[in-house]
Amino acid sequence: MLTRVFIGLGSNLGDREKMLSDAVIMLQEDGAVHVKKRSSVAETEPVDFLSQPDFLNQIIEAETDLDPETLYSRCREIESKLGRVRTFEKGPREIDLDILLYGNQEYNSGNLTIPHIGIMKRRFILDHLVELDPDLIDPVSKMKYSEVIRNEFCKKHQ
Ligand code: PH2
Ligand code: MG
Ligand code: MG
Repeated sequence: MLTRVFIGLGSNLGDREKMLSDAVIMLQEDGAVHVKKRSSVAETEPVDFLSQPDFLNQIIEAETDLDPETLYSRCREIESKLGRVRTFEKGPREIDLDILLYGNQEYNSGNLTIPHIGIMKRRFILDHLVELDPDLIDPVSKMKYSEVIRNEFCKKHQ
């Protein structure tokens, strides 16, 4: 059975554009992940750990029959093949592949939390999700991501 997944890509070291496009090619290489759509690529200022280069961020929508853990190890494998060296949490990286959504499922294990904890607080993630599907709904809050953006915008301007 195929599940619809959204994977976030980020890079702020090396040839950032190439990192993103190579990662998308590699994700599809073994035929288990079928990329259906890709968002635009946005240059974004670092969040959380601020003193690092700007990122390129993108989200792809895909279908896969891999379970969350297998998809996660596939992502980790691609990160290392593209030369990612893990230094410290939230620090600079050649490439980061995060499973943002796995169907409507909530999934928690020691090393993997889905939906990704950054979704609700990172504007660049919300914007790209809505770009890919304006009607997409958060499996936990049941809110449309487009509404989440609207509410945040209202809070800042009231
Ligand atoms: N990823 C982080 C930390 N900070 N900032 C931006 N702009 N984009 C990211 O992908 C990002 C970040 C840790 O995953
Ligand atoms: Mg990340
Ligand atoms: Mg990550």
